[in-house]
Amino acid sequence: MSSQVKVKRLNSKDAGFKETLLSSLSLPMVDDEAIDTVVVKILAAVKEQGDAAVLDFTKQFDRLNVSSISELEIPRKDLEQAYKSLSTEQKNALDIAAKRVRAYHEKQKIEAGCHSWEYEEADGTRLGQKVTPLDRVGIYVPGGKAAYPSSVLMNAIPAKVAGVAEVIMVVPTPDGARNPLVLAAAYLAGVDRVFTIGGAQAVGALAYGTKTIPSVDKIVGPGNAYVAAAKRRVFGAVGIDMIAGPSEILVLCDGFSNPDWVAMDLFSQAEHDEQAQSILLCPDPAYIEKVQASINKLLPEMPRAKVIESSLANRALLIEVGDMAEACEIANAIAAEHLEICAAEPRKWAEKIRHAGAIFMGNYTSESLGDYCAGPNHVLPTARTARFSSPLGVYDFIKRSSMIEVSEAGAQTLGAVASTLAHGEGLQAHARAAEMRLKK
Ligand code: HSO
Ligand code: ZN
Repeated sequence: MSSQVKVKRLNSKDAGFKETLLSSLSLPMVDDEAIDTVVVKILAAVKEQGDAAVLDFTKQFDRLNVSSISELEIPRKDLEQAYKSLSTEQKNALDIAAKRVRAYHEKQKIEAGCHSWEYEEADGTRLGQKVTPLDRVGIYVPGGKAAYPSSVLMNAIPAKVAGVAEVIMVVPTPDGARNPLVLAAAYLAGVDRVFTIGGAQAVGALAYGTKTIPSVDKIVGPGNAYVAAAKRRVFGAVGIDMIAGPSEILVLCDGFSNPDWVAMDLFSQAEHDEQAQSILLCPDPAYIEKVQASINKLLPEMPRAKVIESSLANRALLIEVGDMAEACEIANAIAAEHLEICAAEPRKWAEKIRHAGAIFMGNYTSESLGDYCAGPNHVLPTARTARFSSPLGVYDFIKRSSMIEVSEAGAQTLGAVASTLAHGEGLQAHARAAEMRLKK
């Protein structure tokens, strides 16, 4: 039996549309107390016993039986070897992707406030902000079905562009199976050290440090439920990026695009996993039927048809809207990770969009180009967090220090102000520190 799926249909004119839509966007809360309990134990063991605990868990979960962590480190020359062993076609593709991602993030570093600045007031007081990169960053790379070399580039390159001195990657290799494309990507991105460890134990090792694995200042990168729970738990001791949910694509279409292209774009995120979400917004019901027909036609051809079918059946929506302006309003309420505008005048509609992780404009901009090689980051806010957060970027690997240098003249005016406010708060030492610098 070949795969078929009838995607759920909604109409923005339906009674209770907004409520139905919003409830279809949220995933049921999974009770992960059991996972959390395991993670707490693993983190405590790594914190107390360091390398020995990491070795134990790696033996238990990944069946790697080695006597020291250094045996789990892949030297840079082996990363280079992995790169050299690729086909010319793969090497070229990775090279181009890495180059374009680097160029985009170098531009971002200049444009996005990632540099120091200062200004001087009339009395000579100088104020500013000093920007410094993080010293050391850990990148988690999943080992199983979601082992994406493209994600290695997307996480490591902005860190290196920001000026992070040391990037440490962890990647589980169950039964010792190493992914040459992942290692080649680490080589190209300039990752400094790679350890073949994973799970909560790898997150613990990066957060607390062990004798062999240095502690980092921030941990980025996606992982399974155990990794996500561990990242949540170590947050505070180190920074973390975000807890990414399943991938999402929202296509906003005026009804004049090739329906096969739109169907395949919906598949492209559906094939990530059964919980990924693909949504189409379109004012033309006849066109929506065409997309449904394309889905039925193309699905049986897909090697990952089973995953796509479940994802579409679980979470996809084909929504008929009044017009494109209304589609934009609904898109803002959805705040999707990826928003594709397949329309004759994509920029006109893009202007109305306020909430989306990434906006792909025009019929030639398939979301998949953004996943691999357009240049912008593919680590994006999911689960409506695009309302308040941004793609991973250079700015995630820098921090700012405030810079203050008050002149003698400035100390007279500011001293009087600070003294009054400090007395108001009952803080005498604050007041006197300011007053002592006032000229008699
Ligand atoms: N679409 C995924 C990233 C990815 N796609 C990696 C292919 N490989 C989340 O934005
Ligand atoms: Zn993708």
